[in-house]
Amino acid sequence: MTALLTFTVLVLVAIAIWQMTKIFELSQLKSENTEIATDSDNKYNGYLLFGFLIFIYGITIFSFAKYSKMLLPEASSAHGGEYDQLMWVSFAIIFFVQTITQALLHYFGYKYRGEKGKKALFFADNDRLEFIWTIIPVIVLAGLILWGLYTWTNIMDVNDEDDPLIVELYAQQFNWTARYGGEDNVLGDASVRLIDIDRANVLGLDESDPNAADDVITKELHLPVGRKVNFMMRSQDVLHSAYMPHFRAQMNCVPGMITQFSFTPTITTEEMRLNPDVVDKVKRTNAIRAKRAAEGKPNSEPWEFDYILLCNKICGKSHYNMQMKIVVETEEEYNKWIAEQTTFTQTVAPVE
Ligand SMILES: [Cu+2]
Repeated sequence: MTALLTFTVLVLVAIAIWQMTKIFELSQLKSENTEIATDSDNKYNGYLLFGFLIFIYGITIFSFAKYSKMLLPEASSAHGGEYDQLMWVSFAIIFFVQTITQALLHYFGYKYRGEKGKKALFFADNDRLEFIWTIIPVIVLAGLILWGLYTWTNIMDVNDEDDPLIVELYAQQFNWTARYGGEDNVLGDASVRLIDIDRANVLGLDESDPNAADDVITKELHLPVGRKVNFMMRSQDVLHSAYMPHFRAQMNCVPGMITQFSFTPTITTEEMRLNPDVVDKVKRTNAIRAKRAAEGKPNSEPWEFDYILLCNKICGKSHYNMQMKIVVETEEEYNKWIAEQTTFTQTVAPVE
């Protein structure tokens, strides 16, 4: 109701302003028809174009200077470098072309502004010119698209070569669960229809499938460095998206089907904590947190860098907080950790 009232008031105010402007216009004595631009109007607009050009260049430089530090650190997966390279080359081309075309556009707008008695020189058509401005974008775009397709097919080639670790990422409003294949590295069958909360079968594992018995269900994702990981994603309720920014990995989790993504982590959490970009980010974040602590505000404990799995689909009201910690460690550390975890058979309650 308040919203409707506010809206009505705003509409009425707008109508009142419009009417007053009309009255003001009508009360002015006109010596000439102001609908037609004069030479001074055109000149004024020409200079405004230059002003706007300086503004867009300025804001670009400002954004680079101020926000470059927000970019992700070096990629922590084997395919990540290739992905970043594609992105940076695309950025560079767009940046180069836009810098030049904006300058030309605004300069010509000024140079050929309207002037009394000046008549535009124009070509009805020019085959050579049209050929040039068609062929250049065709070559550049085709190159980028082909390179992109090639990179994409490479990244999306999920196969069982090189003995990958098989991990399920299970999404639900609003948390993640990981499941490892256990000793046999094979995930047991599962279905949301088999979920039995009372018996702690939270992922709906099929107890009649022998592969399910040794599956390990965890709330933290541990990955051994240098070993390929094949992720199988499931969702219990709505569309989610498993996003692991540091590994340049993202895949939708769709109810009713299993989606896949595969990558090889290349940098352990410990090593990444020493990366200069990460050290800087931690320092900046902790400076903000120290300030919050001094003011007695929450979320003020010192922060330590960790890899993270985020949900990247707006899946409901706690979407923002749907995340899971990822730990990349040496194979020995990983083996030690996984050995400490309990298997499905150990955690599921017996049938009464
Ligand atoms: Cu989600």
